Amino acid sequence: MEFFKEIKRIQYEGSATQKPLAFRFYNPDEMIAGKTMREQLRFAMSYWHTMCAEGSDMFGVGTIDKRYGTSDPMQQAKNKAYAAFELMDKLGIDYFCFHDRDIAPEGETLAESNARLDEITALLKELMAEHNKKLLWGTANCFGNKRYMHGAGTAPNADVFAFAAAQIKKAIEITVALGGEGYVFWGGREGYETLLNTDMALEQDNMARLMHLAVDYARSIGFTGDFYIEPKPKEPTKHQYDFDASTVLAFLRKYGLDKDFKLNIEANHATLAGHTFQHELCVARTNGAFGSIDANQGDMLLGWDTDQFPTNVYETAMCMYEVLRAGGFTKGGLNFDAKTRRGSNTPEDIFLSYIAGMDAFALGLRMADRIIRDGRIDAFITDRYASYRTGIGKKIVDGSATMEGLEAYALAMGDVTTNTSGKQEYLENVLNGILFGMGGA
Ligand code: XLS
Ligand code: CA
Ligand code: CA
Repeated sequence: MEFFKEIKRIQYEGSATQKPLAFRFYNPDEMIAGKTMREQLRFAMSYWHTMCAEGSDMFGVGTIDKRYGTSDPMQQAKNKAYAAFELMDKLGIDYFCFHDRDIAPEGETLAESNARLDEITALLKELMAEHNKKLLWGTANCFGNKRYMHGAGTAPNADVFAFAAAQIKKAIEITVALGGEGYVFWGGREGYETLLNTDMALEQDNMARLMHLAVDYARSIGFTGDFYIEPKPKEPTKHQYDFDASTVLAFLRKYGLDKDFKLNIEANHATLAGHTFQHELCVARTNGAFGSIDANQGDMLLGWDTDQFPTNVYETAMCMYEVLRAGGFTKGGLNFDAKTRRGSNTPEDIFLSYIAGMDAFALGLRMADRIIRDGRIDAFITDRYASYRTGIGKKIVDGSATMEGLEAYALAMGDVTTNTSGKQEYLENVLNGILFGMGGA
């Protein structure tokens, strides 16, 4: 059965095309910065938004029909899988990501839910082989069901912890069965609403206990992929424990989890935390924890997680600049954790949105490569810190400086006499020149 009959395979047609259903900038086999665009970008489809979300919000019902021709839950899960692979084929997307409950509906009991997962996992395995698709990462939805109203790994009730552990165990097993390259922990409801009822220390210790158990189990069944934590500061809880990249790094180091975990950075979560997307990626990269990306964007005028398809090329350019600086993706990729607006409610809108997002990241990659080849920005940064390569600066960096020595140096100097301009406006214009200059670098 074909679900998106009116859509043909999307082709690269170049920036001059006016055809809506075509790529303008994403040319999969073109080499950029030493790899094909397809290898650099490693695009993934998010099962939850793309196959499941129907456009409902807290003010209104769904606007998008995602029934896939049936009301029978298991048949619907199967049709959803067929539709997912048709969609990935037509967009030329190689990877996908899912939560356990996206691919198979939860049953009355854990045993029934697991049996349903086994049935759909077998189907996904066949479809992956047939369509040559891969699983970027899997995860468990430990936030949607009402049992998780006070959290999962951080719940005050040990029975809830146990249930979450069982659910995560199964999600890891199906991720391994499908050859998943990563496994994500997003905090879901791991946070709190008020400290009047919260033992913060025990909650965080327990979360770390759950992660250690999960890592040990996954390694014992042959999982060689990366674990990721996905930082998010607020929503659904008022304060999420995985607030931002720095907070997560401190948590991972405190509990000895930093060898197994990297970060999955989402653009919209970065801005909710009061950071730029690039800031969060830079924190991950400079701490050796860069892993994967949830590609989307938020709306700066709204205080919530809108998960929009990314179209802001400044953002995608600086994102891909960080990715190239990190040496590119290894096991991670660009997962479109993004949904069409509630008013963009046709199947065609899903394709137009993915095309917009893929083109924006293709442009971002092209621009990041230009920024690096142009070299002015990198050279400026290198030059700005030149004083640390000789004299007193070299001693500070190599560890031979002492407080007494620094004092003697400062006393002899009397006061600081040179402080060079940071030239922010000049650099911003250099960036515009690289991004929009005719001919390019
Ligand atoms: C929600 C998160 C979630 C994770 C995976 O805000 O973005 O979708 O990516 O659980
Ligand atoms: Ca996400
Ligand atoms: Ca989000």
